[in-house]
Amino acid sequence: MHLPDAVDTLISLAREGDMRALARLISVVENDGTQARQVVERLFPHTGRAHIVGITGAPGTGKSTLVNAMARVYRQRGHRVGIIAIDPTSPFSGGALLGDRVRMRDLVGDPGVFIRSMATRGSLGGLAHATDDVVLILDAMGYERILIETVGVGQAEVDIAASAHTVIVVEAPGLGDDVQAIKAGVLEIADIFVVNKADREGADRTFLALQTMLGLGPRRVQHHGRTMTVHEEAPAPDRAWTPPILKTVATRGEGVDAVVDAVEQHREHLRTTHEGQRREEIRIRRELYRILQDALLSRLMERLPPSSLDEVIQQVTSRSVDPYTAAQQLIARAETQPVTR
Ligand SMILES: Nc1nc2c(ncn2[C@@H]2O[C@H](COP(=O)(O)OP(=O)(O)OP(=O)(O)O)[C@@H](O)[C@H]2O)c(=O)[nH]1
Ligand SMILES: [Mg+2]
Repeated sequence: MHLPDAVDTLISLAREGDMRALARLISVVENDGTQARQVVERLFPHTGRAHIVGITGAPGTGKSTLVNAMARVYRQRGHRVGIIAIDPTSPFSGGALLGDRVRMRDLVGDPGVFIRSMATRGSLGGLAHATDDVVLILDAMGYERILIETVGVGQAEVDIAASAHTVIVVEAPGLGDDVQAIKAGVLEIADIFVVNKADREGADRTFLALQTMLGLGPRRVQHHGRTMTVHEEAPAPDRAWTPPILKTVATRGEGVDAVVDAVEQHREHLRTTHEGQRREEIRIRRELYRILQDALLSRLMERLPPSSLDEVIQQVTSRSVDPYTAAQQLIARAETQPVTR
C-alpha cells in the first residue's frame, strides 16, 4: 500500500461505488499522513458539494437514533448520505450493540449510505484532522449530505460540530438537568435544537427551558410583586436565522422529517446569505492552520537531533530553563542546523 498506484486504484474503485475500496481508502488516510496528502490532492477538485451536518449533545440523548432516522428520510428524498460517528459509546458498526444493528438494518447494505466510526484515540495527526479528510473523501465520492455525530463533551468534539455547515444540538428530558447543553457549552453553536424522546415525561419542560434560555417565546417576570408573561419581540426578520426547536421521537421516526426540512432550510439560508461563505472561510482557515502547524512542527523536528527534545524536557523538568526559553532555543538550534535525517 505504499505505491501511489495503489491509492489511485482505490480511488477509482471507490468512485465506481466499491464500498470496501472506500473504507480502505479512508483507513489509508487515517493511518498515513503522506498518503492522506496524496488522496486529498487528487480528490479536492471533486469536493464542495456536500452539506455537512454536525449532530452533538450529551451522552444518550438519542443522537445515533436520530442520525439513523435522518439518513432514512434523506434516502427517501433521493440523497446519498455519509455518516461519521466520532468515538461512539454505542457504536454504529463493528462490534455494534444488538440494538444498533437492528436499528441500522435497513441502512446496512444500501450503497447510498456509508457509515464510519472513528475513535478519538489512535488517529494520526488528531481527530479533527482525520475527520476533515474523511469528510473530504465522502464529499468527493458524491455523498450529498454528511452527518457527523459527536458527543458534546470534549473541545475537539465541539470543534468538529462547529465546523459543520449546520449544527444540530440534541437534548432529551430526564438527564438530570433541564438542558444539558449549558454544561457542554454547545448552545451557541446550534443552528437547530432537537428535543428528542418527546414521548418521555418532561419533554415539554426541556422544550420550555430551551425556549427561555434562547430568549424565545413567552418569559415570566416579576413586576411590582406580580408575575407577568412577557412576549419578546420577534427576532430580526429578513436574513437572520433563528434556531428552531423541534421535538422528535427518533426511535419511531416522529418529527424527523421536520428536522430534515429544517436542515434543508438552513442550507438554503447559508446559500442565499453571506453566512455560508463566512462559514466556509472559517472551515478552511481552521484546516489550513492545522496543516501549517503540523508541517512546521515536522520541519522543525527534522532539523533537530532526535535526543534534543528529551534533553530540553529534562532541563525544563529540573527547572533550569523555562518552557518559553526552551522552545526558543530549539527553534534557534533548528534554524542553524542542516537537515540531520
Ligand atoms: N423513549 C425514547 N427513547 C429513545 C429515543 N431516541 C433514542 N432513544 C433510546 O435512547 C438510548 C440512547 O440512544 P442513542 O441513539 O444511542 O443515543 P446517543 O445520543 O447516540 O448516545 P451516545 O452516542 O452514547 O452519546 C437508546 O436506548 C435509544 O433506543 C426516543 O425518541 N424515545
Ligand atoms: Mg451515539
